[in-house]
This record gives sequence, C-alpha cells and structure tokens, in this order.
Amino acid sequence: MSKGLSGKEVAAHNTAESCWIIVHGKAYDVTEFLPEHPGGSKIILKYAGKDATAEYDPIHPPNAIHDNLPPEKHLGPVDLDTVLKVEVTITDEETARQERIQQRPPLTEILNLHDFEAIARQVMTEKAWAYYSSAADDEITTRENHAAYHRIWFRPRILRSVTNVDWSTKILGHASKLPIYITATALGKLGHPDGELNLTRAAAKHGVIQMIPTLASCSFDEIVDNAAPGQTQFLQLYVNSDREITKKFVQHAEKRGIKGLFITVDAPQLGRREKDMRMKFEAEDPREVTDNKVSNKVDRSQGAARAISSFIDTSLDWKDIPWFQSITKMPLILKGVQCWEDALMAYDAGLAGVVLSNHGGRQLEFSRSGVETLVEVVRELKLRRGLTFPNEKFQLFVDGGVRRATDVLKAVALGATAVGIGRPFLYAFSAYGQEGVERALEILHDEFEMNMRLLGARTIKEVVPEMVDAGSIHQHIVSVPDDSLYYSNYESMLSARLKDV
Ligand code: 173
Repeated sequence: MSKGLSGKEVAAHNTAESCWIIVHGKAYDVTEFLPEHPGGSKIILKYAGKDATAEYDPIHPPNAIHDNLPPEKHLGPVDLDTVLKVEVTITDEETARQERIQQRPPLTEILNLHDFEAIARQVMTEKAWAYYSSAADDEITTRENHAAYHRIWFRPRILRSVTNVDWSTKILGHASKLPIYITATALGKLGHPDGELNLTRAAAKHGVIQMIPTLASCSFDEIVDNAAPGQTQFLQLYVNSDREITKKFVQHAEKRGIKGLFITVDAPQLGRREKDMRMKFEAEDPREVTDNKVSNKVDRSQGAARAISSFIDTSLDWKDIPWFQSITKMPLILKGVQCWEDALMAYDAGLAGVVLSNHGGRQLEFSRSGVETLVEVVRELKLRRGLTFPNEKFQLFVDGGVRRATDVLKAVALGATAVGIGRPFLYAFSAYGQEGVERALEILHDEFEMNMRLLGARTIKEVVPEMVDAGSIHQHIVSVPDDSLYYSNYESMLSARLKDV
C-alpha cells in the first residue's frame, strides 16, 4: 500500500514559484498563499519542500492550514520516513536560554504566583514572552487590573472557631475546589510543547475548571480527550464571521460535554500589543518590500495575535443572542462585559452570567478593571432587578490582575461566583510544565487556608460584602504601597529606534 507522497516529491517544490510544505504528515501547496501569510513568506520559504511542523505548531491553532487552504491545495499524506530532517541552527541567544532553563530554582522555592512570572520571563523564548505578557497601548490597564485590588481592604471578623475552613464552591452548578477557574488564553504551545494539556491535567488533579480557548495550540478534541472522567470544562468562543463554522463548533463542544459557553464580546478587533508587534515576524521576503513598505496585501506588522484573529466577526450584536440560544443548551456567558448597563442587558436576555473583564488589559486601554466594574454591577442589578450576589441564576465572574488568594477573596466578597486566572498559569507551565501549574494551585490552596482563617470565614458563603471596604475602588489616584514583586516583573515598553545603518 502506498504511504503517500515521498519526501523527494515534496522536496522538488522548494521555491517561491512552487512551494509545498509538510505539516503533521500531510503536504500542502502554499505557493499562492505565500504573499498572504500573516507571518510573512520568508518563514514559509525556509521550509519549502520540507517538514514545517515544528515551526508551525506553537504559533498556529492546529487546523489553521487545513481550514485556510482550498481543498485543491491539500496534497495528502507524505511518507515521513523518506523526508529529510530540517537542520535547525541554534543561536547564541537560544544557547543562553537553554542554560537559564537549567538554572531554574526547584519548585519548592517558588512561593507565590509572581515567582512563576519572574522565572518564565527568563526562560521563555522572546516571542512567547512578548505574546503572553503584552497588553494594549501603554499597558496601563494591565497594571491597573492588579493595582485595583490594592484599593480594597479587609474588615475581618474574629473569634469564629476557624479550625476547619473550606474554600470549595460551585461554578455554574459544577464543583470546584477553589473559587477560581483557569481562564482561556491562546497559543499554549508558545510556552511549552504540551501547551494547554498542562492546564487540563493539572486542573484534573486539583479539581478546578479549565476554560478551553478557541485559539488553543492543541486541538479542542485533544484537550477534551485528555480530561479525566467527569472533569468539568468550559469553552471560550470567538465567533466566526462564518456562522456555520461557529454553530458546528458549539454543537460539537456540547456533544463532547462542555458545561458552559463563554462568548468573548470585547474583541471585535484585537488591541495594539506593541511588545508582540515589535517581535518582528521575520516578515519580509525581499521581493515584497518596495520603498520600505511591505506589500499591502496583508499587514504583517501586527504580532502573533492579530495575525491569527482575522476570522473574528466584527458584526456580533445583541441581536445574535437568540441565535446562540437556539443552537445550544449550554449556559451562555458573555466574557468581556465592562459596565452595568451591558450586564443588565445580559441578564434581561436570559443569559447565565457575565465575565467582568478587560481581557487582561489587552484590548481597550483605560477600560476599568473587572473588580471595579463588579462593584457597580452588583449595586445596579440589585437596584433595578432586585438581584443579590452571588446568585445561582445569574453568575458574575471577574478576571484580570489576580495573583493572590486575597484578590480572589475580595472579588468573592463583593459578589463574584469565581475569578478567572490566565497569565499566571501560562507562566507556571512555561517555566515548569504541568508541575508548575500544580504548584501554582497548591500555593493558592495554602493562601486560601490561611486567609479564610484570618478573615474569619469558614466557608465561601461566609465571605460577605461586609468583610471588605471597597470605598476607594473608583478612585484611580490613591497612594498605595508599591508592590515590588509585581513591578520587578513588569517590563517597560521600548520606544521607537533609529534603524541600524
Ligand atoms: O488576548 C489575546 O491574545 C486573544 O484573545 C487572541 C485573539 C485572537 C488571536 C489570538 C489571541
């Protein structure tokens, strides 16, 4: 039986005039796609006639090539035994990075979530760090997300017999050992070869819920297949302009047992993440550059995220909500609500909840932090609809800037059902793989035990609004002590530089 195309046949197509590449054992004719590739043609041409899987994997969702090329460009399986290995040149920077990886401290020396970030920053590739850490414009919002928690202080209760404390809870009716969930973040393989599976496996061990991203590096089915029996998973959805694709994806997810659909509503266009944008995507094939301008067929100066986000539907509207309700029975939650008016509309539309979020500060610069928005949402929904929170029928979630159990407890006290944590888990697995994520969750457990006792709350139900003073939450200029652990990880933006001559 034929094993498909031979390596030799593919290798003959190694020029810009006829360019075939192999990804995951299949050959594709990408000749006509070269000028349109968001990452530039140069990087594809480097793999012309060869196996590009290793380069492709971290930066693309798994079926991107399959979905983007018309069927006639799919050339079928290749006999991989006959394909020559691509020689990878190791740069000095990469050698130095490998040395730093060897010098990582043992996990027992990692004491808090900031520590993961500090180590990850030193051991990740530049591209991965730029993509994960970057945020919109001057990155003020991303810092505000963390700083907002500094404006909320506790009013603990004493003498409450806190020998036994329990910080487990339910999220959309599903058990969670912590009032947090692992929120969706794209491109997990940029940080670690196992990508999102690090999160799936650690979540299973620690009884927390993972929200699977639409733009994961591992395929959706792979992530679900790697879940333990009975493990709860949610799905984050970027809505495709082709609604049939979205419908299929959503219905497939429901069949596979996903327990909640979080529709992202704050990203009709991706924010300018300049750290990511400055990571040049080895873009230009010299033939496409004229007078210092890259051919305008595709704007490839935009960094990893913008490059793969063009499918997202900018026309998404409140009018589409009934359509979502008609295609699935999963609870629907809007992710990225930023004011009480929209939270109220979501409630009136019959949705199961909202995530108050500014997308980790990666979208609209100067959109308020989720925890600040939480305060007004709780106030106005009580006033206008008589709701109290936490509320089983309409759940409020918050994400952005969370690094400590105290941050989570503040949001829970103010009415959130649970809090999403994204980047810290990315940093944990980028630095230490699955074990890093497990350690991060252990640290949170330790912090919870101590802080529940100190707060005088024996269960999550006992974490009530009276336990916090959020009177300053809307004051954006207040004097707070510096958070040096956080700021030592924060990397200043670079300004434009003259060209080297
Ligand atoms: O924040 C992001 O980077 C993000 O949500 C995204 C969106 C589209 C493509 C890649 C990432």
